Amino acid sequence: MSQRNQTLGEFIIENQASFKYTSGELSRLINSIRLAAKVVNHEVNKAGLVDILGAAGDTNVQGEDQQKLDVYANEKFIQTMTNRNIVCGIASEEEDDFITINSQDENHQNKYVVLIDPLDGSSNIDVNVSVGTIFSVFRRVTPVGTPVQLEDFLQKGTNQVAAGYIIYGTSTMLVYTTGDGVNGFTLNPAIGSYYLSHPDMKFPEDGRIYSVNEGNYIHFPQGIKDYIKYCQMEEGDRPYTSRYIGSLVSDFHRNMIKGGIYMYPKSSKASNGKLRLLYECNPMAFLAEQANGKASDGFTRIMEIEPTELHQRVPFICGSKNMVEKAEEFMRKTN
Ligand code: AHM
Ligand code: MG
Repeated sequence: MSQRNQTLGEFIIENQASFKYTSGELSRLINSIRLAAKVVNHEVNKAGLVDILGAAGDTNVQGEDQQKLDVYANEKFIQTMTNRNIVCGIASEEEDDFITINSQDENHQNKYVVLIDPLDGSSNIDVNVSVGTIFSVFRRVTPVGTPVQLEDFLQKGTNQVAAGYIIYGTSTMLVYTTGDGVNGFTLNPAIGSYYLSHPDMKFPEDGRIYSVNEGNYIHFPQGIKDYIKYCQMEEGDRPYTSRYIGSLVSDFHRNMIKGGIYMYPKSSKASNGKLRLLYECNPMAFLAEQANGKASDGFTRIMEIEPTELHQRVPFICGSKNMVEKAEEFMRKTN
């Protein structure tokens, strides 16, 4: 089939045979994420209209206020995947512990676990700025048919079988990889279908955008400070331009299309930065690498980091290959 007007549904069916362990299970899983994303999208778009804003009164496991839409998105994704009985476990940034699915049913043969940040960048909701959902999929390592264990979730990023994000922006897009490149689908809200709008997405090797919260500058390691100064210097095609939305999905998405680097380094305030390895950095790193980009903590490839806990944080530098390598060079010089 030509790629013109191809829907996500058609794309999934057409590409199912190219999945490494094809059984249709992964296709069903992507389908359920697509469905939940539509429901969440509907709610996100209504956010300005209804009284759904503000903190829900809970704090999540990182001690941050949860906003109502975080809670809603978390419930929707978990419900959709649980009801459809297509995964054996879910870990969510909004839950203290992982969720075991179907552990009572000895016949369940589901082999995938999903790690999800249901609504990332949630501080942007009440100001009408783009937010996103990030997901990561692994094959379980413990035997099929038994309850999932922590080790099924604490896997290195290199083991991911799929990862992606939904961006609730000026248009809503689902961008994902199953290890064979990155494809982006745009939701036509009138019809409720996603269309392949960005086939085979690639980071330009070089870029001119740097995205970092410069408000934290004085707390950054010397290598990052030096790299930021390098970006600001008048030389060659520099100075670069700075763009920071404070919504990882949106910053990543723009940088992938235009060429750029995103950084959330460690700082004297937060020794491992802010972003979570399993819910944010690993899936974004998989997407970045599949799109010719790079992701590291400044020294080590993100997907090689051995996770030790569900809510682990890591410094994150991600984007156009040459830019990430340059930032790493500065890190090595001073650390
Ligand atoms: P969240 O999961 O609580 O929404 O936090 C993650 C977000 C990222 O989307 C964004 O890049 C970063 O936090 C912004 O943090 P800061 O406001 O410290 O710059
Ligand atoms: Mg998040």
